[in-house]
Order: sequence, then C-alpha cells, then structure tokens
Amino acid sequence: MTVLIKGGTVVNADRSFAADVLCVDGRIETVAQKLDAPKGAKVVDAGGRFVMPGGIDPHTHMQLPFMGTVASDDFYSGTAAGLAGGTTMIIDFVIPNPQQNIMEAYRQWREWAQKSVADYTFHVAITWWDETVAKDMETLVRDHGVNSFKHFMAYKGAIMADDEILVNSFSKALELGAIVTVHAENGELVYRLQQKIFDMGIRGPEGHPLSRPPEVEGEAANRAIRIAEVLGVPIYVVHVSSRQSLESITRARNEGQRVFGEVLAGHLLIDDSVYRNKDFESAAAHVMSPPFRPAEHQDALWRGLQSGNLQTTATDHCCFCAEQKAAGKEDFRLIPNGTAGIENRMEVLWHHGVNTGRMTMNEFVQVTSTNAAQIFNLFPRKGSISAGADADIVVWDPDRSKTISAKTHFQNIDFNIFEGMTVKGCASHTISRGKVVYADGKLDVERGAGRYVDRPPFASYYSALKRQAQLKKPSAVKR
Ligand code: URQ
Ligand code: ZN
Ligand code: ZN
Repeated sequence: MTVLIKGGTVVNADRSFAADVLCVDGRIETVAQKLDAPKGAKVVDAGGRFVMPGGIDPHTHMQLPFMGTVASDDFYSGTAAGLAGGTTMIIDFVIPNPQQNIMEAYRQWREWAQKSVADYTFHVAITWWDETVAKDMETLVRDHGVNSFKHFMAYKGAIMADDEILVNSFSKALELGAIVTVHAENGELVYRLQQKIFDMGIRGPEGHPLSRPPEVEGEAANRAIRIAEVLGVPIYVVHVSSRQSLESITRARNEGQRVFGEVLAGHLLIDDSVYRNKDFESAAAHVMSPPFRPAEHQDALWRGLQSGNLQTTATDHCCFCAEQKAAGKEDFRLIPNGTAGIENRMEVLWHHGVNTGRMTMNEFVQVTSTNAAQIFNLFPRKGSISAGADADIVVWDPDRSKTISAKTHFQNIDFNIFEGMTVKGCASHTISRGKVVYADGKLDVERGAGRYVDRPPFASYYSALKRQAQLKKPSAVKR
C-alpha cells in the first residue's frame, strides 16, 4: 500500500515545514517537497492543511471488567473511534485481579486486543505482591516489550496497591529499567469519606466528588513521588486533576526528580457542577475518578501543560452507558467509574489550546503524541513525521468546525461529556499503518489491523544510574 500526502505543512513537536509525505508498506519512506506519486499510489491532497503525527492516547480502558460490569467500548469500536478523532495508538491497561497470575491476565488482554483497528500496547497493573509477581514483571520486560507498570492507590478492597506493594514493585521496576505509573488517590481516605457521606444520607452522584476531595489526590501523588524519589525510579502520575497533585509534581521536577504528569482532556474543560445536575443520568455519566473539579483546578492544569510540568494528555476512555451507571441509582458508590473521550481529545485540545493561544501547534503535537512516545520509549517510531517512522498520521483541518454529540460520535456510549461543544479544527484524514482509515467523516477500518507495539526498557537510563551509583562509592572517587 502506497500513500502520498501532498501539499501539506508537516507539524512535528520541534518544527513545522512544507513537505509531501510518502508512505510505503506502513512506514514513512520520504518527507520532502515536490514528491511525485509512484504508480498506483493513493494521493491525499492535504491542500495546505497540517500533517501531524497520529495522536497517542496513553490512558484507555477498552472493555474493562470493572465494578460488576464491562466498559461498553471494546478494542474494535474504541480504537475505531480514536481514528475518527486523529488518535492512531492507545496505551491500555492489563489489570490483574488481586492474586490473579500476572501473565494469565496479560494473555487475556492480548487476546481481547486482537480485534483492534489501530496499534496498541499495555501498561501492566501491579495489584498484589509476591515473588511470582516480581518474576512475571521480569518476563514482561524481557520477552513482551512492557516497560511501564501501573499502581492504583485507590479502589480499596479491589485493586488498590498499598505502600508495601508500591515499594516492592517500584524497586523491581527500577531493576528492570521500567517506569512506574500511579492512579494517585488515597484509597483509605476515599473509603472512609464514602461511608461518611453515605451515612449523612447523601446517596446521589453529588456524593462522588465529596468523597474524593483534591487533598486526597494531593496526598497520594506526593507519597508516590516521595517513594519513587527514595528508590530512584522514574514515575508518571496519570490523570492529574488537581492543583495539589500538580504542585507535588512541580516541586519534584524543580528538584531534578524524574517525574511526569498526564492530564485528561475532560479535567481541563469540565468542572464539578456536572455532579449537581438534578438529572441522575447526566450527573452519573460524569462519575469518574479522580472527579471533575471546581474551575480553579482547570486553570492550574492548563498552566501545568503550558509550563511543561504536565507532559501528556489522555482520556482515561472507560465507557459505561446509562443502564450500567444506573447500578448506583441508590448509592453513588456503586456507579461504575469512567467516562469516554478518545474521539474528541485532540479536537477539544486544539480548540481550547491552540485556537486560544495557550499552546502552539508544535506544543499540541508534543502533548498529544510525541511526549507520550518519548516517555514510553516509542519514539521516533511513533510521535514523529520522519523517514522510517510508522505511517500513523493525521491530516488536520484547522478551518473545519464540528459540534460534538453522542448522536454523531463513533464511540460506543450513549453520552458525551463534551456534548454540544463546537470546536474549530479537527481531523480530515487519518492514516494508520500506512492506510487511509478515516476521510471526511467516514471510517474505513479493518478488524484486527492494529498491532501490539513492543516498548524496550530504559536500559540506557538504568545503566547511567548504575554508573552514577558507582561514582558515588567512596572508593571510586580518585584522590
Ligand atoms: O481509575 C481508572 O483509571 C479506571 C478504573 C477508569 N475509571 C475512572 O474513573 N478513571
Ligand atoms: Zn485511574
Ligand atoms: Zn484509568
């Protein structure tokens, strides 16, 4: 398959320049001006639009079994919806039940993901600990291209990792040259506050944010960052939703610690007033953790992105339809936690980020694709329009407007948290693995076309660390 994207402006994280892009057999072969179309090539006339690296969503949960149900977007429908919005790769999560064999869970998720229509890979969650877990982490890094391990500090009684698990897993991850990631909420505090709020007679969705105040997130983020600091392992904080959590990240980064932060498109644009909607379905549809926050947290998060203290944007795409959310009709603690977003992440960020002048289009590429590729060791195979990279590309039309709605989106969910939002700037064409899979509003995807992407460990980081440790030894210092 040969595709030539002609007449566009290539926008990479570092620079923008006029060039044609020739894709052959799934890879970018040539990026240069005035390229001729090889015989039989499909030509996409970019007509001056922007040709950018396909988006990478580093945080999704396709068909996740969770809170007694299963997320309604699966690896087929969810990755297809992503392509319609310009996202060409996801990093999803293998989440073993406590005491479940890690490799068994990994094989289960690999099987589920076979139907993906775009490329994918997995963070693996460490939800329990014994020496077999350590061995399985080693197997995953050595033989399966996993270089990131997730830890849920929330969800007591389910998948919550306590400090003992954090310390054991973080230590093992460092030894393996892997990065650790955390869902940073203090699960013990959440559990206690949920009980208190419920006992006060607050049973509706408005109880959800009350049981997870920003301080609960700030405490856990700080604790995880400090544990990572003492152990010397790089750490990535997912779905940073509060000023408190961002302050912990900023402090650590200012002191030279290797800490990264992710922000969700939803947390940048939606505030906690959604939980006070009298309509249960609407309020429950917004129940996710950490919850949407009061408006001042959005300002802090935008500044976090602009200052470089937050490096990636994601969606935490984890869909539950109204009938699933209704499980918590009488008890907010039973509402399945999760919202959608994979289809709209890039366009809402462009509209509220680039069109407002908060970020340049190169910074947009950084936070929607390149930074995630670099942090998770996928670059420059992913996150770059350059010869040799995978042909995962989005042709972006800055002049095209659309109004977001569940009535028209591809996501398999009956609600859209951005319902009614009109954005200017969206994908006109998406190319995945060198094939045009989305053009002018229509998907042309193939079930199973997506491939699992290996991510090597950060051996270079690890060996540098070892050298550093040796230098610190008294004997190593030359008198
Ligand atoms: O916590 C997560 O990231 C998963 C379980 C999705 N749900 C959510 O509310 N964020
Ligand atoms: Zn989470
Ligand atoms: Zn998540």
